[in-house]
Amino acid sequence: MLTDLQTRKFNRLFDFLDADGNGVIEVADYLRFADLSGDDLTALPGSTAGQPLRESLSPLWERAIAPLDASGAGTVERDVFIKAMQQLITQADLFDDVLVPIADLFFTLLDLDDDGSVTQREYTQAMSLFGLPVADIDAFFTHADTDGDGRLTRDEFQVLVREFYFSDNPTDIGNVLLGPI
Ligand SMILES: [Ca+2]
Ligand SMILES: [Ca+2]
Ligand SMILES: [Ca+2]
Repeated sequence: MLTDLQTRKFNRLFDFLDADGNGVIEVADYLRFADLSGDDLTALPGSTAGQPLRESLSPLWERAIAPLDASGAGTVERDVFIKAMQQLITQADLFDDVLVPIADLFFTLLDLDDDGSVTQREYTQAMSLFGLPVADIDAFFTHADTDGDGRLTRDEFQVLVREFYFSDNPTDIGNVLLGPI
Protein backbone atom coordinates (compact mmCIF):
# COMPACT_ATOMS: atom_id res chain seq x y z
CA MET A 1 0.00 0.00 0.00
CA LEU A 2 1.13 3.49 -0.76
CA THR A 3 1.04 6.00 2.04
CA ASP A 4 -0.78 9.29 1.61
CA LEU A 5 2.53 11.08 1.02
CA GLN A 6 3.60 8.58 -1.66
CA THR A 7 0.20 8.76 -3.37
CA ARG A 8 0.45 12.55 -3.55
CA LYS A 9 3.96 12.34 -5.01
CA PHE A 10 2.98 9.88 -7.73
CA ASN A 11 -0.06 11.97 -8.61
CA ARG A 12 2.32 14.92 -8.91
CA LEU A 13 4.60 12.86 -11.17
CA PHE A 14 1.62 11.87 -13.31
CA ASP A 15 0.66 15.53 -13.73
CA PHE A 16 4.27 16.33 -14.64
CA LEU A 17 4.40 13.59 -17.30
CA ASP A 18 0.94 14.45 -18.66
CA ALA A 19 2.46 17.47 -20.36
CA ASP A 20 -0.70 18.51 -22.22
CA GLY A 21 -2.89 17.99 -19.16
CA ASN A 22 -5.57 15.87 -20.85
CA GLY A 23 -5.62 13.26 -18.07
CA VAL A 24 -3.71 10.46 -19.81
CA ILE A 25 -0.02 9.97 -20.53
CA GLU A 26 0.48 9.29 -24.22
CA VAL A 27 3.07 9.68 -26.97
CA ALA A 28 1.99 13.28 -27.53
CA ASP A 29 3.20 14.07 -24.01
CA TYR A 30 6.51 12.38 -24.68
CA LEU A 31 6.97 14.32 -27.91
CA ARG A 32 6.24 17.56 -26.12
CA PHE A 33 8.77 16.61 -23.46
CA ALA A 34 11.39 15.56 -26.02
CA ASP A 35 10.94 18.71 -28.11
CA LEU A 36 11.13 20.86 -25.03
CA SER A 37 14.30 19.27 -23.79
CA GLY A 38 15.86 19.10 -27.24
CA ASP A 39 15.21 22.56 -28.60
CA ASP A 40 14.64 24.86 -25.66
CA LEU A 41 17.57 23.58 -23.66
CA THR A 42 19.86 23.94 -26.63
CA ALA A 43 18.76 27.56 -26.82
CA LEU A 44 19.90 28.24 -23.25
CA PRO A 45 23.33 29.81 -22.87
CA GLY A 46 26.05 27.21 -22.52
CA SER A 47 23.80 24.22 -23.11
CA THR A 48 25.30 21.17 -24.74
CA ALA A 49 21.98 19.28 -24.67
CA GLY A 50 20.04 18.65 -27.84
CA GLN A 51 19.52 15.94 -30.37
CA PRO A 52 21.38 13.14 -28.51
CA LEU A 53 19.11 13.80 -25.55
CA ARG A 54 15.99 13.43 -27.63
CA GLU A 55 17.33 10.15 -28.96
CA SER A 56 18.14 8.84 -25.51
CA LEU A 57 14.72 9.80 -24.14
CA SER A 58 13.05 7.45 -26.60
CA PRO A 59 14.23 4.09 -25.22
CA LEU A 60 13.62 5.30 -21.67
CA TRP A 61 10.07 6.15 -22.56
CA GLU A 62 9.70 2.74 -24.17
CA ARG A 63 10.93 1.02 -21.01
CA ALA A 64 9.20 3.08 -18.35
CA ILE A 65 5.87 4.16 -19.80
CA ALA A 66 4.96 2.03 -22.83
CA PRO A 67 4.79 -1.25 -20.80
CA LEU A 68 2.03 0.32 -18.69
CA ASP A 69 -0.20 0.60 -21.74
CA ALA A 70 -1.47 -2.96 -21.41
CA SER A 71 -4.48 -2.48 -23.69
CA GLY A 72 -2.30 -1.05 -26.47
CA ALA A 73 -4.59 1.96 -26.75
CA GLY A 74 -1.60 4.30 -26.65
CA THR A 75 -2.64 5.89 -23.38
CA VAL A 76 -1.79 5.38 -19.69
CA GLU A 77 -4.50 6.38 -17.24
CA ARG A 78 -3.80 7.80 -13.79
CA ASP A 79 -4.92 4.73 -11.79
CA VAL A 80 -2.80 2.41 -13.96
CA PHE A 81 0.20 4.68 -13.50
CA ILE A 82 -0.20 4.92 -9.71
CA LYS A 83 -0.55 1.13 -9.46
CA ALA A 84 2.64 0.67 -11.50
CA MET A 85 4.52 3.07 -9.23
CA GLN A 86 3.30 1.08 -6.24
CA GLN A 87 4.84 -2.05 -7.75
CA LEU A 88 8.00 -0.22 -8.69
CA ILE A 89 8.81 0.91 -5.16
CA THR A 90 8.56 -2.66 -3.86
CA GLN A 91 11.28 -3.76 -6.29
CA ALA A 92 14.60 -2.08 -5.54
CA ASP A 93 16.35 -3.75 -8.50
CA LEU A 94 13.73 -2.40 -10.89
CA PHE A 95 14.44 1.06 -9.58
CA ASP A 96 18.15 0.56 -10.28
CA ASP A 97 17.48 -0.82 -13.76
CA VAL A 98 14.88 1.67 -14.91
CA LEU A 99 15.01 4.81 -12.80
CA VAL A 100 18.68 5.30 -12.06
CA PRO A 101 19.38 5.72 -15.81
CA ILE A 102 16.46 8.16 -16.05
CA ALA A 103 17.76 10.17 -13.08
CA ASP A 104 21.17 10.16 -14.72
CA LEU A 105 19.78 11.35 -18.02
CA PHE A 106 17.82 14.08 -16.30
CA PHE A 107 20.95 15.24 -14.49
CA THR A 108 22.80 15.42 -17.81
CA LEU A 109 19.95 17.53 -19.13
CA LEU A 110 20.12 19.91 -16.14
CA ASP A 111 23.92 20.25 -16.34
CA LEU A 112 23.72 22.76 -19.16
CA ASP A 113 27.46 23.41 -19.49
CA ASP A 114 28.32 19.73 -19.01
CA ASP A 115 30.86 20.34 -16.22
CA GLY A 116 29.58 17.54 -13.96
CA SER A 117 27.64 19.64 -11.46
CA VAL A 118 24.39 21.58 -11.58
CA THR A 119 24.43 25.14 -10.27
CA GLN A 120 21.29 26.82 -8.96
CA ARG A 121 21.20 28.94 -12.11
CA GLU A 122 21.34 25.86 -14.36
CA TYR A 123 18.77 24.08 -12.26
CA THR A 124 16.31 26.97 -12.30
CA GLN A 125 16.76 27.65 -16.03
CA ALA A 126 16.19 24.03 -16.99
CA MET A 127 13.39 23.12 -14.56
CA SER A 128 11.36 26.24 -15.37
CA LEU A 129 11.09 24.93 -18.94
CA PHE A 130 9.03 22.07 -17.55
CA GLY A 131 6.45 24.48 -16.19
CA LEU A 132 7.46 24.53 -12.52
CA PRO A 133 7.23 27.95 -10.80
CA VAL A 134 10.65 29.54 -10.27
CA ALA A 135 9.93 30.18 -6.56
CA ASP A 136 9.31 26.44 -6.01
CA ILE A 137 12.44 25.49 -7.95
CA ASP A 138 14.61 27.94 -5.99
CA ALA A 139 13.18 26.80 -2.66
CA PHE A 140 13.86 23.19 -3.59
CA PHE A 141 17.43 23.83 -4.69
CA THR A 142 18.33 25.79 -1.56
CA HIS A 143 17.22 22.89 0.64
CA ALA A 144 18.61 20.18 -1.65
CA ASP A 145 22.10 21.74 -1.66
CA THR A 146 22.83 20.48 1.83
CA ASP A 147 26.51 21.51 1.90
CA GLY A 148 25.63 24.98 0.63
CA ASP A 149 28.27 25.15 -2.11
CA GLY A 150 25.69 26.23 -4.70
CA ARG A 151 25.94 22.99 -6.68
CA LEU A 152 24.34 19.58 -6.91
CA THR A 153 26.47 16.61 -7.88
CA ARG A 154 25.21 13.62 -9.85
CA ASP A 155 25.20 11.50 -6.69
CA GLU A 156 23.30 14.13 -4.70
CA PHE A 157 20.70 14.33 -7.44
CA GLN A 158 20.29 10.57 -7.46
CA VAL A 159 19.62 10.61 -3.71
CA LEU A 160 16.88 13.22 -4.25
CA VAL A 161 15.23 11.13 -6.97
CA ARG A 162 15.43 8.10 -4.70
CA GLU A 163 13.74 10.07 -1.93
CA PHE A 164 11.02 11.16 -4.33
CA TYR A 165 10.22 7.54 -5.12
CA PHE A 166 10.75 5.78 -1.82
CA SER A 167 10.64 8.22 1.05
CA ASP A 168 7.75 8.25 3.45
CA ASN A 169 9.45 10.80 5.68
CA PRO A 170 7.75 14.18 5.16
CA THR A 171 10.95 16.07 6.03
CA ASP A 172 12.99 14.58 3.15
CA ILE A 173 13.60 17.30 0.57
CA GLY A 174 13.41 14.85 -2.35
CA ASN A 175 9.66 14.67 -1.79
CA VAL A 176 9.22 18.07 -3.40
CA LEU A 177 11.50 17.44 -6.38
CA LEU A 178 8.60 18.31 -8.69
CA GLY A 179 7.20 21.10 -6.52
CA PRO A 180 5.06 21.19 -3.34
CA ILE A 181 2.83 18.14 -2.88
CA1 LIG B 1 -1.57 13.78 -21.99
CA1 LIG C 1 27.06 22.60 -14.79
CA1 LIG D 1 26.14 21.01 -2.96
